[in-house]
Amino acid sequence: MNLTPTIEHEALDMNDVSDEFRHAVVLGLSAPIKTLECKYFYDEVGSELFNQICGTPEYYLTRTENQILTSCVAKISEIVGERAEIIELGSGASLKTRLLLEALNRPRVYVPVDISAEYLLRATDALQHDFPMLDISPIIADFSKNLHIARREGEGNRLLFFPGSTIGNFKPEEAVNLLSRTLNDLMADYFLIGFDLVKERKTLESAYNDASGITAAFNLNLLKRINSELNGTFDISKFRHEARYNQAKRRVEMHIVSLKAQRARIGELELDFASGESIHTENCYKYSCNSFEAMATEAGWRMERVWTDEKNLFAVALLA
Ligand code: AVJ
Repeated sequence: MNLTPTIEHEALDMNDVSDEFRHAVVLGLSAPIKTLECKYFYDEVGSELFNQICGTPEYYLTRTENQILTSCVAKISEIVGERAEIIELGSGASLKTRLLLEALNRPRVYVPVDISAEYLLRATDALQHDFPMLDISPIIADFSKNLHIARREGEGNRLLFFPGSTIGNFKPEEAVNLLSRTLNDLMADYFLIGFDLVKERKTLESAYNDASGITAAFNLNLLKRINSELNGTFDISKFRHEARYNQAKRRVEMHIVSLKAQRARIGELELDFASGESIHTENCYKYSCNSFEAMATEAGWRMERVWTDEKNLFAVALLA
């Protein structure tokens, strides 16, 4: 593993991170409609809880995507060719990455990008152990910000990997922006991306309300994080998790709902919550293959291939 200087990105200074977190929280909770950005779910506890969510029976996304990838990685390897450079956005535990790295023909370098420093470096160590010959260069950065990664000397295509339907967290217009930036700034040749498909409300809502309450803990962990990192006084037991499908906008919305009229403080800032008032914490947009292709095309990509599972729950697209 080496942190080479040829990579330009807004290196994250951990002090900036907490200042940025404080600023975003104060801004979001002082707004008429209270919101918190979903990227702040992923402190070490949150990253671990998300890992557990992926194992719940209701959350079909991860295992369905793994199943699809298992069936199509050979074809992807054929199209992308040998000695590829792989950049993964929001890599987390990189379980899917192993599937891809094993199938690719002598991949040259792997660059995982993630905002959760500890989690990223631990995942990178584990990966380096399994792929000792692979050059791995982790980047601790917020991929929703400008990211320029200079191309390494040597042949081979640049493949961007963005699994897990994380693209779903971006509003469609933001998603188009991200897709076009990856084309222009990151000069990628191929973009392998996983997205969740539109389906009936029951399946969607249970995927975000698992019976064992892990998603609820994942959502409410945001308030715990505010209490521990920003000196907040939120009484977590007076809030509840809610995830509902907004059919009109084709998105699952996650909310933290106040169970009664109450006041919380973050340092000097006093925040009043009415009974039933919510904090909007995440959007998870769902697409059809056609609506996703339209978005990718608008961003300048061509849909080379798309694979879905037999139940049409999830899709993996290779953009060129
Ligand atoms: C990691 C963003 C893809 O939207 O399904 C899981 C996060 N939120 N359960 C998703 C999540 C609630 C997940 N992504």
